[in-house]
Amino acid sequence: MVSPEPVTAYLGLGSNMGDRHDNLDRALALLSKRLTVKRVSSVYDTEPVGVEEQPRFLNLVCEVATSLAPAALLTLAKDIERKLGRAPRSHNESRPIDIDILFYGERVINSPELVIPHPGLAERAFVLIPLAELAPGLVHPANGKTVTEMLAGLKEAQEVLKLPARSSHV
Ligand code: PH2
Ligand code: MG
Ligand code: MG
Repeated sequence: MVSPEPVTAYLGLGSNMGDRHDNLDRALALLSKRLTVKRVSSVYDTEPVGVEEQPRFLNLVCEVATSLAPAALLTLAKDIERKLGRAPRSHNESRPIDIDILFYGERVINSPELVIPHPGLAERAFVLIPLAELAPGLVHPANGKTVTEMLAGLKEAQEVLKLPARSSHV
């Protein structure tokens, strides 16, 4: 079988439990075993959004090239979350790592298991700010807006603090 052309996807990583930097590094290293991590944004220390009484997050976004289909990419993300100690069904709880598929090429998917682009993306500074570092002109295939436009349209102030660059991510 001929393997499909790799697709460019963007993943959002977040950690608010344990050694947050190490969790991000380990997740990137595990992702790199199964796909090509092309670029990684700065790391941001962010105020929790939509969840009460939780510690602050570290967030980053990475650009990957992958031949994995969306469902297989989701399975990979869930496997890595589990490997790094995330309890199953811990949807709104603190977690060592959360790996969200933000974009998968220009695909729009609305299945019970997977919604792409990631819902809520357009309201989340902790996603849009790191994403704007990598792909400011990327167009959301459903709402037609660029990342820069979505960022300009944010209504709520959210604290998203860029951390100084560290020696290595991947
Ligand atoms: N993830 C959430 C809910 N709230 N807030 C921040 N700052 N960063 C996150 O990654 C995050 C969040 C659900 O996955
Ligand atoms: Mg999430
Ligand atoms: Mg998630």
